[in-house]
Amino acid sequence: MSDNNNQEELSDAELVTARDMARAATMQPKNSPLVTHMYTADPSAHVFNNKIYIYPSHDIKTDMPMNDDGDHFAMRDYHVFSLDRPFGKVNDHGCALDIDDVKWAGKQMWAPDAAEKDGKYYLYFPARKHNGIFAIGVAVGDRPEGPFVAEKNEIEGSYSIDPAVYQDDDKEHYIYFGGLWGGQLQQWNSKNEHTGDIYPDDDQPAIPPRVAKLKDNMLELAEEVREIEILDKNGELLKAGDLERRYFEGPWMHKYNGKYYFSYSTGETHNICYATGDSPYGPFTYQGKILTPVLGWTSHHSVAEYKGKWYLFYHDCQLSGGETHLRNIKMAELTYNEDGTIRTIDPYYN
Ligand code: FUB
Repeated sequence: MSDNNNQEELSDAELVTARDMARAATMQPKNSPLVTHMYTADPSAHVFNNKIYIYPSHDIKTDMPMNDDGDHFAMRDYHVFSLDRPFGKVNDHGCALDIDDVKWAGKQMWAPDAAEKDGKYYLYFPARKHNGIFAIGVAVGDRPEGPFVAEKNEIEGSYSIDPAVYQDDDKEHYIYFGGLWGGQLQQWNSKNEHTGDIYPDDDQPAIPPRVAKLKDNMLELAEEVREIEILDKNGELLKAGDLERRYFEGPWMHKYNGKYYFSYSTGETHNICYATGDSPYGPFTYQGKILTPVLGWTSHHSVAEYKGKWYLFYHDCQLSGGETHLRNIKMAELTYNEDGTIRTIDPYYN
């Protein structure tokens, strides 16, 4: 078989990893990994009790093959980290939840998020059920750092990956979620029925991310899952073939000056983009990039305000030298222009 044929057989993730392992030696990152004693990814940051808490995935080495379904992301537990101030010392609070303590979960504990209500803390996390289908679960704790006790079953009506929970000014909570390819979002239709893989043609509207309000108990969806519309400046839905801008995974919601900012990863084009709107449900109008591509296939972020300044939390593969499934979390200051647009962050000097 020729070299060319070999190239064609490599997955997207393998190709990016091969490229990044060569690039890693020469890249000059602007920010350092926040955690260096273990691999961490998908940082969801919140300020609780005047401290910054980060809820990341815990990446591990694995024998699973690298493929476009993400089987090499074989994570099994969560650690929570806290900082007393931005860029300060990072405390590892130890294992907050292990897959062995989650009855419904079979494997792959991917990107989590957390929320607080009435002094209780809720960890939201995706995992593949024993039948291989991703769902989202919730675990409850008395402290921001856990430990958390998982509910017996996944959240009814949930599916796919990457939960992000947003508390609005009126104290209502909304859960955003969804990820393509291995995250299985393409397997669910607009009626929330499991259909198996259906990808729209490039000139058709892109597969939308999802949102639902949470019940007061924080453990259940309060309504049917809704689709989120992301529009271009002409009011048209972004198309499936618009790979530089369309939604892939990793949703996040924050509010700035009364506007809702919905941000996300574009997957195979590796951008973190954002779109703004006037309701937590959208529609949102595409605005631009928050973060340009990092070392590694995945890009995943969160945004948090601390004492009047805004910060972006993200990951790259600096510590592992470019291994796409062995990532490390980072933070950077995020700034707005006067018109409310976000200044794009380039995480490298070169
Ligand atoms: O960490 C596993 C998956 O990689 C996450 O769920 C995605 O957002 C991507 O970062």
